[in-house]
Amino acid sequence: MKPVTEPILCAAASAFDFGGPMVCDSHHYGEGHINDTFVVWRADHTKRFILQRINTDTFTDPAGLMENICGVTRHLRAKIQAEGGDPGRECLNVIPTLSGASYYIDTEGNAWRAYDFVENTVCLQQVGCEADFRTVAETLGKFQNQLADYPASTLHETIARFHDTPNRYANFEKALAADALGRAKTIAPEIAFIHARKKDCHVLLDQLAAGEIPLRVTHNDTKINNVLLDEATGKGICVIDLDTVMPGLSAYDFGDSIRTGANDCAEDEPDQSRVHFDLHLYEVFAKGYLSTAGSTMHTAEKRSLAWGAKLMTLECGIRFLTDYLEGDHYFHIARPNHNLDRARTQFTLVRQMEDVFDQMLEIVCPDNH
Ligand code: ADP
Ligand code: GN1
Ligand code: MG
Repeated sequence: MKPVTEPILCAAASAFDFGGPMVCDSHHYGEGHINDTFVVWRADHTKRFILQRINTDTFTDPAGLMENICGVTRHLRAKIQAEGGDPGRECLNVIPTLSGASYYIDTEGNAWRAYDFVENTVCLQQVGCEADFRTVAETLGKFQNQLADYPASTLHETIARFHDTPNRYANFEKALAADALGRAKTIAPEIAFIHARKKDCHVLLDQLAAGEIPLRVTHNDTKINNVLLDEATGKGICVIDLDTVMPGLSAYDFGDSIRTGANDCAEDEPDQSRVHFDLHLYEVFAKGYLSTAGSTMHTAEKRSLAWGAKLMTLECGIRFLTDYLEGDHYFHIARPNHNLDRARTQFTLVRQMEDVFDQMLEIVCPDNH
């Protein structure tokens, strides 16, 4: 994607029904790896909004994507209302364009969308205290319940085979064979690490195919920074980044939060001696998640959560390393070897999870692991 210039950003801002003239700040906001996120203010500074350029290299069907988001947010709003919550704050609100559409295509062909800014919230890049991590877990479990009766067949598959781990493995093999930038020679240990876990990649999809675990409507990108918490009270407020809400497994949502939260390091920590998987934080998250989403889960699905933690971490590492081999065109990077550092961190976490995997199973499924 070409960089976003100030004129392009301002032209996009003027296409939406923000209720008045706007001022734009062309600095990126937040720490997402995929879309280009900006904050725009009404000129009188009474209200701000999120304006995002959708990454159409990643999401090639912005119409289908926005149809999903409008449908899902409508559904969530009704649930929140029925539960006595505040739908204005607890759910993303899509701002229409001046012509009433859910997204805007600019003169360069970029796709844009806008949301109300959810004020007085924080999102965690790392877990500071375990109470917050438990809240993220409860909020995601509640989100899953609220989508339990969403008509899954109406959802567009916004990224094909998103959590198909064997397919991610196959894509890695292709990137390795092509070795477009001659980088493979520097990553022999990481390549061996992935190859040794080829069979593991199949575990969750095999369980699904065997009918042992259910397909649900899931978020699929439950990095902890995709949950907003109240700045003052720490209460769980809003699940954001709904681009990948699609049919999936609860293991995916559980797993990606464990990957990003149950440790004491950044996702891109370059010093592997500072990477520690934290079994206690895993347990904290598991208890929170099961307290809201667990009542509809049978034994096999609970067991699958531990596999989700390991496989989402392995899969993400495989994706980072694939992007490294292909020239860093998928994930935003801020330095050379950024994707390599990210991949190594994921593999360190996977190795540490393997050392305590029996305990991980016991925690999510104490009766029958
Ligand atoms: P990406 O897909 O690139 O991760 P996100 O939709 O997650 O993009 O947005 C990136 C960041 O912007 C989030 O991590 C959060 O900090 C912030 N953000 C996104 N939407 C909102 C919102 N409606 N209100 C407040 N902050 C938001
Ligand atoms: C991306 O969009 P963001 O930054 O929340 C990616 C996730 C990865 C994550 C790794 C659509 O998430 O799948 O797990 O980076 N999202 C997409 O940090 O590919
Ligand atoms: Mg995000």
